[in-house]
Amino acid sequence: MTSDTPAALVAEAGALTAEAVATLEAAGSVAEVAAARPELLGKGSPLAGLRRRLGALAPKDRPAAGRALSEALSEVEKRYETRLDELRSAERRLQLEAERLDLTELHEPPQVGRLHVITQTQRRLEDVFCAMGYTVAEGPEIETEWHNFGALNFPPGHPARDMYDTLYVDHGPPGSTLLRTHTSPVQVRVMQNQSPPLYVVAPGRCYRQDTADATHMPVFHQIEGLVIDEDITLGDLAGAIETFTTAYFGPGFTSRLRPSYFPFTEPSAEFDVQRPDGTWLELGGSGMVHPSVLEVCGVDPERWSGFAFGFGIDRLAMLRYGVDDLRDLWTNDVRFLEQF
Ligand code: FA5
Repeated sequence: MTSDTPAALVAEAGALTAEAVATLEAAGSVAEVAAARPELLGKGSPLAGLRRRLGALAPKDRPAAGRALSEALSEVEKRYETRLDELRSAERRLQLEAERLDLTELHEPPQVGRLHVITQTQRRLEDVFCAMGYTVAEGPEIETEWHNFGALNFPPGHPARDMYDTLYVDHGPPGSTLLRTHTSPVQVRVMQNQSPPLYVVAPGRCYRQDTADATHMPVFHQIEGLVIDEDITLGDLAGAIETFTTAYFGPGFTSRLRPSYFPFTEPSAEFDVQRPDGTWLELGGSGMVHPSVLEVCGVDPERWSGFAFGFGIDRLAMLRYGVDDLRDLWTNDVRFLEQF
């Protein structure tokens, strides 16, 4: 009988390992690798068979040869696992690719709205007056008759108080509550609640029983201005209007005051703006705050004086954007409104 040598055993183990690695590399699928396992690593595999030949070695050679066999087996085991992992990931990738779903959906871009042209105009006016040092005040749209008329010197029989002009609200004693007909009651509230010097504008909605036409709406917007300080004169009013006109409309526009009458200002004036083409447009009313209004609101007329003005924001928007008919601003036709 030919006796085995450790060297022959180790050499054979090396050759079987190389063969097993080649088989694993050549396997093209997880199933193929798994199927090769018994043949490469099972009890009946040629490598395992080498173990049985250890007994034929001289006892002193057995440990080293045994170690070499174990290393060969664990090397094949390692390559087996690695190859299995590689093929599993490759198969998973292929599967994912094959099952891939395109979940993207095409949407129209969202429709972005815009501020109504009246709101844009109001904000621009606020910006211009804030730049001139004014602050913005607000007052209620449902007002007392006293704030809207009484405190502002409207005598009891004044036509503006008539129910054909003013929308009264069914609240409290008859005739005591109304939808404000102008922003001037905010003057009263500001003077009652703040101490001079005052530089304030108050924009907001107003209501009158006016029939809707190209230049009138029953609901419209005004912006009120109020300045109370020491030694304020009509010259300051004219200067403020002129500064505003150039700041808002730009160079080439100018303004003028025309004598007029309002019960709460003395003297009173309408103010007009001249366009670069030379034509004039009436914008609103103004005047020096009447001493009795100052007194009613708790401001000492001996020490303080001031001016006020108020004009229509809707009419200003018409002018600026070339709108011919105020009613177009209210019908809410998006095709019309999105031009601004
Ligand atoms: C007033 O309302 C006074 N409160 C203005 C004022 C304030 C005078 C401070 C003195 C001191 P009048 O009724 O004229 O004034 O209105 C002022 C502006 O509001 C008008 O010039 C116009 O631009 C606008 N307006 C008035 N009624 C309507 C309406 N029905 N529709 C649209 N705009 C209007």
